[in-house]
Order: sequence, then C-alpha cells, then structure tokens
Amino acid sequence: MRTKVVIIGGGPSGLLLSRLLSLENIDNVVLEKQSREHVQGRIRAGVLENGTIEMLRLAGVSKRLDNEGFKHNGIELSFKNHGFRIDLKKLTDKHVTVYGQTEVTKDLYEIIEKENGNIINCAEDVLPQKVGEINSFVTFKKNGIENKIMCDFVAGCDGYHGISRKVIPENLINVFERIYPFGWLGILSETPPVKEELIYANHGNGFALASMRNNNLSRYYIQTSLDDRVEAWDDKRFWEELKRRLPIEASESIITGPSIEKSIAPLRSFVCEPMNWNNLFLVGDAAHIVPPTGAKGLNLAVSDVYYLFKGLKKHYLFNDDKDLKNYSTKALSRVWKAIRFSWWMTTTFHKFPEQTSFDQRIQDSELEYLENSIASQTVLAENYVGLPYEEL
Ligand code: RFL
Ligand code: PHB
Repeated sequence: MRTKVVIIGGGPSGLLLSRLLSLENIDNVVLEKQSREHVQGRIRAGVLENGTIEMLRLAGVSKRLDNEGFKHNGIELSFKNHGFRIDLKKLTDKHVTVYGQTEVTKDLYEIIEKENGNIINCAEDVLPQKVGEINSFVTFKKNGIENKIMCDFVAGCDGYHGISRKVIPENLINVFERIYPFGWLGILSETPPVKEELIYANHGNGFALASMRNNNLSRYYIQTSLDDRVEAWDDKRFWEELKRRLPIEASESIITGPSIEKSIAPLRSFVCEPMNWNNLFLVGDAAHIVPPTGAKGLNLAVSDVYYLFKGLKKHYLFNDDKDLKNYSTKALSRVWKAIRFSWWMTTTFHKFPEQTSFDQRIQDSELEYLENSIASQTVLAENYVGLPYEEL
C-alpha cells in the first residue's frame, strides 16, 4: 500500500490533520493504537480558543460545536476564598468556547468515516522506518497480520507516550522538562455547574478548578499529592475539599451529586526540539506537554496542525517546501509562549510541597495585583483566549 502522509495517532491532532489533508485531496492514512470508543471516551480538554474553532470550521466540523458549545466571555479567579472576574471579552474582544474534547473527536471521526477517510483503529506495533529516505514506510500489525505503508511523510500525532518521538536519534533532539510535585484529581458529575463561568482557585490547601461540559454536566478538579490514589477520595471527601477551596459564594451554592468519572493526572511541562526529523513531523502532545492549568494542550495541538497542514499543502499543490522547512521553528515559537503561560498559571495557583509562608504571600500579592490591575489582567486574558497564529 502507498499513501502520501501516514498519520500515527488518531487523537484530535491526527484526526484534524487527516481531515484537512483529505479536503485538499492529499491521500493519508491514520494509524490509531486504540479503538474508536476508547479514543472518544477520554475525558480531557474542555476549553477551545477561537483559533481552534476556526480550524474545526475549516475542517467542516463546526455545526454541532456552533449549536452546543458555550461561549465564555470571562473566567473567575479566587484566592483566600474570595473570587473576582477577568473579563476576557472586554480585555481582548475575544471569548473561549466550552466544548469537550470527547465531542471534538466524535465530530471528526464521524465526518472522516462519512467521507471515506482512512482510519485504522487497533493498529499494533506501529513503527516509522527509513525516515528521511525516499522509500520511507510505516509498519504495523492489525488482527495479527503485518502491514506496510509506503509514504512521503509521517506525522507523529501519537501523544506523549507514542512511538514517533522515540524513533528520533537522541543526539538530534533537545528535551526541556519540568515535572510538578502534585497531580489533579478530576471528577465529572451530572449536576449543574456551580457558576456559568470557570473558577480557578488558589487556596492554602491547594488549587481547585470548577469547570463544565454542559448545563447538567460539571467537571471539577482539586490538586492532590502525587502519591494520592483515587480510591482514597470517595465523593463525600472530594466535595468537602472542593468546597473548602472555592470562593465562599460558590461553595455555598454548589450542587453536589455522585461522580460518574474520577481520575488523577500528573502535571508536567515538556518540549522536544526540533519538532521534526527529516520527513517525520511531531504534532501536539507527541512534541510538547503543558500542565492543564492554562487549558492550552489541545489548542496547541491544533496550532501545530495549522502549521503542518499549510506546509504539506504548499508542498503538494505548489511544489514549495519553504513552510515545511520552517514548521518546527514556527510551531515552537507559539508552543514556548503557551509553555510559559501554563507554567505561570500553575505556579501562581498551586501549593508546592516546600512552599513557605513567604511564597504564599507572593502568590496572594500576585492575585491581588491581578484583581486590581488592568495591565496584569490583560496579559492573562490575551494568553488565555489564545495568542494569534503566525502568518507563514
Ligand atoms: P492525544 O490526544 O494524546 O492523542 C494521541 C493518540 O495517539 C494514539 N497513540 C498511538 N497510535 C498508534 N501507535 C502508537 N504507538 C500510539 N501511541 C499513542 C493514542 O491512543 C491517542 O489516540 O494527543 P493530541 O492529538 O496531540 O491531542 C492533545 C490533547 O489530547 C491534550 O493536549 C489535551 O487533552 C490537554 N488538556 C487540555 N487541553 C486544552 O486545550 N484545554 C483543556 O481544557 C485541557 N484540559 C487536558 C485537560 C489534559 C488533561 N489530561 C488528562 C492530561 C485536562 C486534563 C485533565
Ligand atoms: C476542563 O474542563 O477539563 C478544563 C478546563 C480548564 C482547564 C483545564 C481543564 O484549565
């Protein structure tokens, strides 16, 4: 079998790239390790930037998003159980949209299947080979049978634990990493959200976040220690701790109920430079990870797709490789700004194990400054709604 682009990983970045390439008649195949149900069931991101929405629109998957997504013109920040609002719309003339990653992947899968796109689920032992040579190919097993696809390019959209980054010789990449000494315990509950906008809370016990998926589906997170186990957090304990950390009005009005999902995620910042090796291009979480505090992970994966899609399109339609050559530099410039912002949100809102009373005072004064300074609020708002994509 032969195709133009083999896309390893059928998460949001792989699916979106596949769909955009297909719209330009650029042949591609997606090789996804997991089943479709597994991919669609992963509850992750919830906040989409305008740039992400525009890309989904370009891919022809914005109908349900336009009908069911929630426009948020602001977010609430809180410290010492006192909340204040950041008016994103007023400060930037932009908003964010709450629409779950589960829905984004569902929409993309549906349209790709309907239009006869090529997604191979449950592909095992996927391996890109002869990367950079004219006869590059990718091998994989399906139902125990070995397969080989010849290709021009490989897009590594296979997330942090994928194979694509690992095939790059170690001496050709630089890795930058920060591992945070805490995790997020998240729950989903079929209860109305405590507020119509998200709440990010700094509290002496640790960070808390009140988010949502729709009018009767709430997503809440609390910071926990790295060795904490989900089993140690029954619903009662979770709600009590969440209420302790949220602003007073929120904890007084919150409606609690049984959790329908509960999990703990570690937090890390990670960047791999450069984001390509010859004709293998890393996209999204395969190349970089941000802690979820800034809601940037999925949005960054989409901006990578923007740069790579443009590069591949120019290659095939105009025989011009300039943008492909610049892919890594362009994508990384935006990535590092989101890495910085997510790191800043994380360090401003979380309690670190070694944190002293001095550090707590610094966090408090940072948040007090934010509450009262339009300049400071603008910096946060501009980053939160998403920095513009660079022209290529
Ligand atoms: P994904 O989603 O990890 O998809 C990679 C796909 O590759 C497959 N795969 C392989 N396939 C074939 N062969 C192999 N060897 C393979 N190895 C892996 C996997 O099965 C998977 O289907 O990466 P992608 O596409 O780059 O997308 C990235 C986003 O999923 C991620 O950045 C976000 O979910 C991060 N994130 C958030 N991002 C936001 O923009 N806004 C948010 O509000 C937000 N909240 C979050 C988040 C991530 C979280 N967790 C759990 C890490 C909240 C949380 C709690
Ligand atoms: C979510 O709804 O899952 C969510 C929202 C905002 C974040 C992180 C996660 O910063």
